[in-house]
Amino acid sequence: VKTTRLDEYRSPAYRVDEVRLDVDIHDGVTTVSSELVLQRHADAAGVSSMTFNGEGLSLRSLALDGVVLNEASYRYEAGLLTVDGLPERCTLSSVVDIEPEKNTALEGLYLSKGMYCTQCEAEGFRHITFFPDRPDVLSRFTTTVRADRARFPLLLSNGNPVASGEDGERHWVTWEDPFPKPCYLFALVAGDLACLEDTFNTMSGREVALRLYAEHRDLDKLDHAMESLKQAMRWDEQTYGREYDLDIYMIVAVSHFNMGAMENKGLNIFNTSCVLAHPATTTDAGFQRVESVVAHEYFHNWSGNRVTCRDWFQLSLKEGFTVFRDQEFSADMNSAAVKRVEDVDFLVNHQFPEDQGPMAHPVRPSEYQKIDNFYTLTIYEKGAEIVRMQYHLLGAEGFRKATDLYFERFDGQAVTCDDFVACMEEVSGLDLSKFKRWYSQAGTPVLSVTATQDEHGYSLNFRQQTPPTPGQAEKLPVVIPVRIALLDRDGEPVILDEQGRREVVLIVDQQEQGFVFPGVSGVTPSLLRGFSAPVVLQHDYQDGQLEHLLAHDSDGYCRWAASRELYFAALDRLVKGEGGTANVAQAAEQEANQLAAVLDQVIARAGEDAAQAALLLALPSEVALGDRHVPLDPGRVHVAHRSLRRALGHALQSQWLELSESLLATELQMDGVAMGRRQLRNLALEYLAAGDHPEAERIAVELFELPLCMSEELGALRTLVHYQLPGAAQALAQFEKRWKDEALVMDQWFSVQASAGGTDQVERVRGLLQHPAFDWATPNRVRSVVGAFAGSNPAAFHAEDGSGYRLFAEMLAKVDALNPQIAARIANAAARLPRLKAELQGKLRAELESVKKGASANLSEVLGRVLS
Ligand code: B3K
Ligand code: ZN
Repeated sequence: VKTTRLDEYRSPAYRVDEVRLDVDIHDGVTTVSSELVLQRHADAAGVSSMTFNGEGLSLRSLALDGVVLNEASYRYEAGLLTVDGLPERCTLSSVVDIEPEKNTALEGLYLSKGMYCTQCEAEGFRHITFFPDRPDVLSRFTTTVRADRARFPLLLSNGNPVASGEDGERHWVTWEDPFPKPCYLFALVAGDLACLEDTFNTMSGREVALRLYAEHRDLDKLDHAMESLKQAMRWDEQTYGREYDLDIYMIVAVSHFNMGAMENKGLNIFNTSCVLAHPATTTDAGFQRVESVVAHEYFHNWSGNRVTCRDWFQLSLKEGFTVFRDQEFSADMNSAAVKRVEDVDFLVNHQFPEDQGPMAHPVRPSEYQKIDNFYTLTIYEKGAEIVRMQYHLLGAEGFRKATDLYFERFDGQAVTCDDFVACMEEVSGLDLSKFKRWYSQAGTPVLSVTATQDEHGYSLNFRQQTPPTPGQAEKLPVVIPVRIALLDRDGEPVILDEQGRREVVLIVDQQEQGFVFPGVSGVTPSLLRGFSAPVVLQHDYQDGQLEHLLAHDSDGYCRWAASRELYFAALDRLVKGEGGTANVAQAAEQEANQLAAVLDQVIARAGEDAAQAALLLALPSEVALGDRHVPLDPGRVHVAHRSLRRALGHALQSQWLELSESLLATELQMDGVAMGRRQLRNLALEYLAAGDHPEAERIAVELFELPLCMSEELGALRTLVHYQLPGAAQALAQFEKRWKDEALVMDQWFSVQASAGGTDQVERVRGLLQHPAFDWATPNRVRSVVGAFAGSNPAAFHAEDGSGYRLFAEMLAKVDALNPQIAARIANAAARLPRLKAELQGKLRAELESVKKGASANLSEVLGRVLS
């Protein structure tokens, strides 16, 4: 497999100014005719040959300026078409046949439930026609789509429809996109779909038609996406001064999709899971996801489409920035404090482990084999944190000036992360050269803090260290903005400097650095407020300090972080403790009694913000606990985790019961407050069940029988199944009967079962694969079983006898044969291999090695890294 390297970047010899495509769809074969208007770059004088990517195309004819080329003037081999003897300006025409019906990898043109659709990012366009498939070639596209009129009444592509016609039983539509774009933003849809239509008036007074398309049966599930889209459009005008540029904005929902959604110019294509929403079928988390993904793809219109990436090493230029934008949008639409904690929770539980294992790579990687494998949490989420730090370094106003400059200067261009940072520097006068190490160094920096008190005052002493990662043994210090406050005995932040500030940002950019606060004493440090940098913070808190932070800190992140520290301290002791299961249970009871007082205070204040209380009261996940222990013994971790959950359920049982009852809603509301109350209630119910409360089953069954919405229904089902309450089997059967025709709901049904923890669950998961509704060719369904099993069911996955690994290997091979991108993604679950205790490591290694033998390039890159 070929490795692509950043330092080998060369600009292309020819531009492609115009692309005229004709896509003629017939059963079994689609014929794609293309005309590329080529123009040699001024600095490529003397060059007269050019290569075009093309994968699996069956070439029918090739012509240059209307003259058919004979086989001596071109070569098509190994995915590359090379044409020699090109003049400075010319038109290259080709006709190729492709077979979308056979495309199970879901990149390029493929068929999903009778609808033709495309996915071109990163390198899918080469499966459709010959093209320099790289993001720095920007072209104006005109696309004609032809198909059977009755079966495909709807023919879509990017831009505006400019002509259409009928031709017997067939018809055609021509679309023209006035904005030059890289081919990864090309899209096409042919299908029979329902449409929800609305309009948006832009800040300059233009009217934009908004059209959301889905299967006819799903027309009633598009309202939330439409509302979210309009809010996102308004928000981007107000927050970034960015206006939408075409006359039409379309979103099409498809059932088979490799990821969440795709920002194709004017024609977004969405996984149904990220666009359809209805209270009866979609959880509250699902509603929030739709809101954020719709916004994310919309925001790409500027951060990604108008200004795009020079090469795929710069992926985070558009992804990190756009994630930051969508996070801030959701924060503004909902509770900012809760949103921040949710985002940090996600980052530390998923990106940190990636950054600390064999898959670690910089936010701007320097090499890859398959770029699909680099659509990672590091590129997206850590990338967003790096943009967020720049936002805080410049302040809201400075940041806005810098993004204005960025959008204006680079409009219509393909640029780099350096170009982005240069705008930040230019506007602020800051020197960010050292800051840029965040882009090039992999690994999560560990920041250790010690506090000392003497006659000069209170001091905080920092020491930073970024651990080695694959290919990067030595690390330099990074620039870490540490936002802090010091809380007095009443929990009030004290004055820290002459300006009277009670919160300051300390810039830690040396390996060791100290800061003194004269005249300050008797305080509790509130560190890294708002999670001001993506680092692991280590601090030896004194007795009672964490409880003090949890009770008083005005910073939502710090309260939450304090709660994690308290839970982890207790859980770690249980994991390390000697003795068998009986002793763990006893020790867990003591730990729970210790925690009960402070948790009781959180519960007492739950009325202020139920969503925040739910975040503070939820135990860290079993996987997160496991990540703290090397060598990892997942069985031990499972017992410790389950024991503390049960003990907390028991120690606070009257509180959980009271919450379960008092938070019961009588009518459906979908606002943030109502969602927070449901989240807390579901958590209380789980604790009640965990603590074996005799009322748990009754409450769960009642909720399950008459739910107001899917969050209630699924919360009840999860409790019944995960705590093996007597009503579980019946509820599962009933749920299946109710929802067998709703694919997204059935995904939840599969996922609840695949994530039901327990070392004895491997056979049950295997059973799910035999269910008639299980389908290897549908990524959502695969993720709901294979993803849930490998990612959220550590006890079964790491079963002592290796049966979980065997099942995992079988699954990987099966998925890989159809869809290498999905297989490679799922394989990341094995990245904890080097941390496992020796017996398990050997078993997992053997299974992975055998899968690697026949693996696709995508899967083999991931397995290669894991096994190295
Ligand atoms: N840009 C797409 C991701 C494409 C993934 C290709 N393997 C979705 C997004 O980030 O908005
Ligand atoms: Zn994106």
